[in-house]
Amino acid sequence: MLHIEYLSLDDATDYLSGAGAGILGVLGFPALPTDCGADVPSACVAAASLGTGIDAPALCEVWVSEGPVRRGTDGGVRYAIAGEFLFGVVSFPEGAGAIRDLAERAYGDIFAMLGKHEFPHVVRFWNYLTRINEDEDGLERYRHFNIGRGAAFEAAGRFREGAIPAACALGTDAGNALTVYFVAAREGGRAVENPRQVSAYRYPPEHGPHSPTFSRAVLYPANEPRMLFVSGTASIVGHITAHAGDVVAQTRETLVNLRAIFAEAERLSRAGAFAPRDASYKVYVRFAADVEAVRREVAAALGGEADVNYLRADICRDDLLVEIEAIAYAGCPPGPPGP
Ligand code: 3EB
Repeated sequence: MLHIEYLSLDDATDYLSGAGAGILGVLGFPALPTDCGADVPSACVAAASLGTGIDAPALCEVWVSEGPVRRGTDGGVRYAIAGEFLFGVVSFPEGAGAIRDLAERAYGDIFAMLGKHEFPHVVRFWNYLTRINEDEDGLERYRHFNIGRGAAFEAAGRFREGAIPAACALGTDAGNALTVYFVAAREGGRAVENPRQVSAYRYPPEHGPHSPTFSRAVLYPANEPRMLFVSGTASIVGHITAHAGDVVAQTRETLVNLRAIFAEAERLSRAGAFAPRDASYKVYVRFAADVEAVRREVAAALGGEADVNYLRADICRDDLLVEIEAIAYAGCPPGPPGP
């Protein structure tokens, strides 16, 4: 089994010193513990933590499995393998190249290394790039990113409907030009789409020359799924942004989309297996000042006790103010943090 712990910087430091062998990876938003453990794949992402009930100054995302873990590096990919899962991270510093090329290199390196190991199926990608909504040579950087990512999927023969990973793509003001991390597995997952939304890989060209390569969620494994990876979800109905300029209405629409994705996942798996209230969330808000308004809507929908973690980041359309991603475990969520 595999799960995520979302921890404050202090709690992550304690957790890692006591956790022993089972750490697959650590992400710091925007800071990492000083010692994540030898060879543990890790990255800093310059998205400020806006608190959760746990205190800022940082949110640490710790990927945990039952050990033993084998770690290595291949191309630009730092990875850790435990049981049926491979967790990996690639990042490029600012100045390493054009964002389109960096995306194609990151995904090319990942697909090449997965070809050599017995973990061919990616279930979930996370993408963080600087200045996602800025122009680069006359095209928005997110749109360039989509071209590079799409080229790598196509070159690897991985654009297969029903088997496209879940994902998110967020923007930061600083830090690495691109950080990509992912979970791959020996078995495949099952892609879930949202009946309220056009599949992202079929968005019309008004959203960019190459549509984004992701599914709305992935159930893992495909048969009798134990985990649900929900992609970044925003206020998009059909393929159109809804409620531009209204963060409360966008949050409500996003929560309706999340419910629709959970309902669709349930239809494709087992009734009651994945409950929104038992999931863990990352909520990205474009403007830090909006976080209280977003928090009220999220608490009204999910209850005040849900595991919800807020970050400041840019969303991949300049009219989107909020995006929410989730991970859910069949049956009960994993236990409380602690070694
Ligand atoms: C959307 O639904 C909002 O490019 O990987 C959400 C999840 C979004 C993933 C991606 C983008 C991505 O189109 C943006």
